[in-house]
Amino acid sequence: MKTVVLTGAGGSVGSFLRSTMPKHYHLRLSDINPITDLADNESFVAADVSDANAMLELTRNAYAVIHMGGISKESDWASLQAVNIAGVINLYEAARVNNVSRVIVPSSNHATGFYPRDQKLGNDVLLRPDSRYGVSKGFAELTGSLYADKYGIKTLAIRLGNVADKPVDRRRLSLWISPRDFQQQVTIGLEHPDLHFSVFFGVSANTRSWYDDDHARQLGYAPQDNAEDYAEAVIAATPEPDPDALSDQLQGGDFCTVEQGGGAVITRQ
Ligand code: 15L
Repeated sequence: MKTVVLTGAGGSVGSFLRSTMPKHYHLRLSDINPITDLADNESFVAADVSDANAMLELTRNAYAVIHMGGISKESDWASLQAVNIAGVINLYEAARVNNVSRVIVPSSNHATGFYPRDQKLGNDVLLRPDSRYGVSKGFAELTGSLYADKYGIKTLAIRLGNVADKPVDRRRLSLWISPRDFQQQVTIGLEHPDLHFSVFFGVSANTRSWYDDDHARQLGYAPQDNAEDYAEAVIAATPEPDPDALSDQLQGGDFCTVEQGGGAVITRQ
């Protein structure tokens, strides 16, 4: 049985993955808080991604790592440096030392969040992070690229939209990904024989998508869900976009304009 380490297993995305991962993997779950409701194919190790030795222990004899641990919203530089930046370094160093074959590293739509909503992005666009958080996600992609090229650790970086049972607002109609479509991407990361280093946009087959998913489809991604199925209900339940608001013009939404704790960091020209 292949052992797959899942960091951040107690978080929202980690929890979805626990429910969709095929049972033929042993899942070594990890988080800073204990997880006790373990399935037969799961074990748990308490570990902090900012602790290099803990990552080394956590990844011993593992086939792959799905690295969902970290800060998942805008924060201050010091916190992002300690958790997201150092966490990715610790994880990849541990993977290198322990000969882990594959890493799935979460990037985010916020690594490209400063692109306008009327532009469709391929996975080869320059990064345009919309936040310090987005920068930390770009760092994760670059680190994955380095460790794939230099040390042969096969890496899939997924620029996640929003993993949820259904899209929760108008913006998410463009970047929602269902848990089962996300699982498909993860399975490609874990098993595709031709994977070296790839970047996928983590979205379902959304009619309003801002992303071109050709590359993911070439590697076998065949999304089953489309946020449009929920569009009528979402539009009825959420406010009209403001054509003058940058947060409604740019893909990253509020991440582009709101400082931590509130307040605009950029103003309209
Ligand atoms: C992200 O990167 C966050 O991790 C997630 O919590 C959502 O905020 C998502 O982006 C989003 O943009 O909806």
